[in-house]
Amino acid sequence: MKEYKALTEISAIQYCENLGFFHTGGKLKCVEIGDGNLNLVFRILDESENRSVIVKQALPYARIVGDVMPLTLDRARIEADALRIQGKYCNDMVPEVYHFDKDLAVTVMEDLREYEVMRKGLIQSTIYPKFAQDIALFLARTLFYTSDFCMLEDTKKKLVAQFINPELCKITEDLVFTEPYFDVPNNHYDIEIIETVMELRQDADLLREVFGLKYKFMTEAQALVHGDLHTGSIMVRQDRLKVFDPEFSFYGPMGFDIGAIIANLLLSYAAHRYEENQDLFLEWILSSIAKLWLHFEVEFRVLFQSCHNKKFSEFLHIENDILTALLRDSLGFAGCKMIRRVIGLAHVADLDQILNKTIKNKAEILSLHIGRDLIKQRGSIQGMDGLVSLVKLEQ
Ligand code: SR1
Ligand code: MG
Repeated sequence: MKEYKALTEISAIQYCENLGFFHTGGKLKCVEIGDGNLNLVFRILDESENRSVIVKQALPYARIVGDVMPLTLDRARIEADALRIQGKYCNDMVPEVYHFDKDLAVTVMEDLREYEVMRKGLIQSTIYPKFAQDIALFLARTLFYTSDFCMLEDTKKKLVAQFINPELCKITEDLVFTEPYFDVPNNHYDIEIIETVMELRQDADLLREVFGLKYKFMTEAQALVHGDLHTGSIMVRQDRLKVFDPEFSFYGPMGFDIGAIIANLLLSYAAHRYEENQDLFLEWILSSIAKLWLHFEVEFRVLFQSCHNKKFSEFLHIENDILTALLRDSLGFAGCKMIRRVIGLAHVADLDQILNKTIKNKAEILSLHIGRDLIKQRGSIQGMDGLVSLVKLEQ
C-alpha cells in the first residue's frame, strides 16, 4: 500500500511516466486546471505528439473550504466505478478511465480538450442544438439500466452496497436540503436579496415540501444517479457531450439527476433574463427543457417495453404512473437545487459573475421564485408546457 500524498505538477508528470502513458524522452507539460469545489485536476500534455491525459486526485478535504472540511478519499473509487458503469450504458458519453489508484485516490482519464465546460458556454449564451436530445439519452439509459426495472434483484442490491457514499450524500443533505433554510455560517448571499431569503425561510408549506424531497433523496434507492449533474459536470461541443465528475454517485431517486439539469438550465435562464438581446437564447433554454423531457420519456418507454426483466412491464401502462411521479420529483429537486445555488455555500458562476449588481440581484430573486414555485406547485404543473408558462410569468 502506498502512502497518500497530494500530487504536484511535477509529481503528476512522474506518476504518468512511471505508468508508461507517454513515450520516454517526450517533453511533458503539466498544468493544474481544477476549477471545481473538491479535487486536484492536472492536464499532462506531450506537445511533440499532441497527446494528453487528465490526472484527477481527490484531496482529503473539500478544496472550496480547505482542511476544516475533511472528506473521504473513497469518492475517487466511487467516481471511477460510476464512470465505468455509465460508459457501459452510454458508450462515448463519459470520459474513458485509463487507470485508477486507490491508495493515492487518483484516476487517469481521457482528456476532453476539444470540449468546453457547458457552464462556461452558457455564460456566453452559446446554444447547443443537440444538448437536450443527448442528455435525455444519457439520463434515460443510465437511470433505467441501473434500476429495478431492468436489473436482477440481487445484482442491483450489490450495486447499492458498492455505491454507499455517506459523506458526499451528507454534503447534499446539508447544502441542498437543509442549510439554505436556516441561518448558518456556510450560507452567503447579497444583503439586497435578504427579504426574499426570509420569505422562503418563513414559508412553512415550502419547508414541508423541501423536507419531503430530502427524505426521498435519503431513502429512495431507485437508480445509480450521478448525484451532482450540473452544467459544470458536462463537457460539450456543438455536436456531442460528455458527462464527468460522478463522485457524488449513489443509489438515489432518478429525479435528482433530471432535476439537476433542469435547475442549471433555469439558473442560466435567470442569469440572462434581464440582459439585452437574449430572446433567442432564452427561448432555446426553455425549449431544451421541454425537449429533454420529451426525449427522455420516449427513450424510457422504449427501454421499459424492451426490458428483459418483465416483472414490472407485465402490468399494463405502469410506465405512465412512473413517468408522472418522476416528472414531479424532478421539478421538486430542480427547485431545491436552484435555491441552494443562490443562498448556500456553493454558488454558480452564471449568477456570481454578473457585474451589474441590480441585474444580478434580480436574477437571483427570479431563481429563488422559480425554485420555490417548482417545489410547491410540482404536483399541479401540467408537463413541460406548464413549466415554461410558469417561468415566463415570473417577473
Ligand atoms: C463542499 S462541496 C460543494 C458542492 O460542490 C459540489 O459540486 C456539489 O454540488 C457540492 O454540493
Ligand atoms: Mg463536482
